[in-house]
Amino acid sequence: MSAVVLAQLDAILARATDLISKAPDAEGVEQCDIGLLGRKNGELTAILKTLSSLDEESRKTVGARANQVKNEIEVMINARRREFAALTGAGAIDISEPVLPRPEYGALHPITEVRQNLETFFRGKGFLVLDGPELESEFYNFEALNIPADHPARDMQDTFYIKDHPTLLMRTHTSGMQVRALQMYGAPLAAVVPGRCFRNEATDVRHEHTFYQFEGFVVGENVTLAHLKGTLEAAAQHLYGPQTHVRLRPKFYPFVEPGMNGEVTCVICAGQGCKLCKGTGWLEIFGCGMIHPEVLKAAKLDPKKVSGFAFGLGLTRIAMLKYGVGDVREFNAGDLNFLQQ
Ligand code: FA5
Repeated sequence: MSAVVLAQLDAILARATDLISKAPDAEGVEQCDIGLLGRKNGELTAILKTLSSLDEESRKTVGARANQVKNEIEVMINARRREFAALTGAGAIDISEPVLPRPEYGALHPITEVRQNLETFFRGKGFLVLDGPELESEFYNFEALNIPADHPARDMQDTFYIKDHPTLLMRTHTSGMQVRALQMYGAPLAAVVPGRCFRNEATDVRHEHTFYQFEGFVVGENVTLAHLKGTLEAAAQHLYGPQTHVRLRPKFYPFVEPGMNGEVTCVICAGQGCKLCKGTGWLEIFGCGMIHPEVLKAAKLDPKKVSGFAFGLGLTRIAMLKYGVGDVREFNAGDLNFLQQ
């Protein structure tokens, strides 16, 4: 007897699940409730009423299962009630309302991302992160860096001058902060200086009048070129991965001796040679060298006691390589199509 009733309970639960899930509206859900659980004629209620005719053992088994089925049906009915209430009750969603435009979220500029990434790396190595003035004096931008007024190297970095202030200019590089920082903090010192620079030159895909550099320098006793190479190799591997190498080749900068051009393994072809690296396998991303004794003297340090290395990364160039940007002018153009990528 009890096996028959248990089978009936299973059948009711299966039918209830089907009916409740297919109820087309709130009214349909209420009909399910009455048809299944209604006090007078509910299907499940009818079975519950027969329990008293069973022997005690069967009553226990069937009673427990019947209650379980009743609970499951109630849960399903209440869930569907809530669904329909959400569509029609207070606070319901008005599906006829026009869709609001998607909110526009801002994002960090690619150059800011690269700058923060490098700042974190160098801070972790014990470097100070310093800021310097974009409107710089001729002294710090040129003279203190061993570029006197009549030196031809001034031609390499023409800039924008300030009317009626002949000694002020828009800085052409972040190197001016070498002397400023050494005057302020003395040696030993390890610092990086990210910042915006300006040059009066014709723009093309690789040159802008306004761009970003990331200067770094370490000054102390027995600082050598090996420290310079090790530091830059670690930074390059942080940026482009552990397979990256750094190559240093001689280049003249008046404020370092020796001066070097720094290249990293091409990020596209991994050194095999491609269009981006013009078949060389190397990409030029920074200038560097051992700080010139005249620069240390301008910072009131004794070049016989301390030495130092310095480097200037083209931050804009690094961002171009990282994000595959073909034209440097995109960064400042304010074109949302570019910035939202
Ligand atoms: C300098 O500016 C030196 N101050 C770098 C330096 C620092 C050398 C410390 C030695 C020691 P250079 O003019 O080569 O060097 O510029 C450095 C980097 O800035 C370049 O490799 C390039 O990536 C970037 N750069 C220079 N001019 C522009 C420009 N017009 N537009 C975009 N990036 C530029």
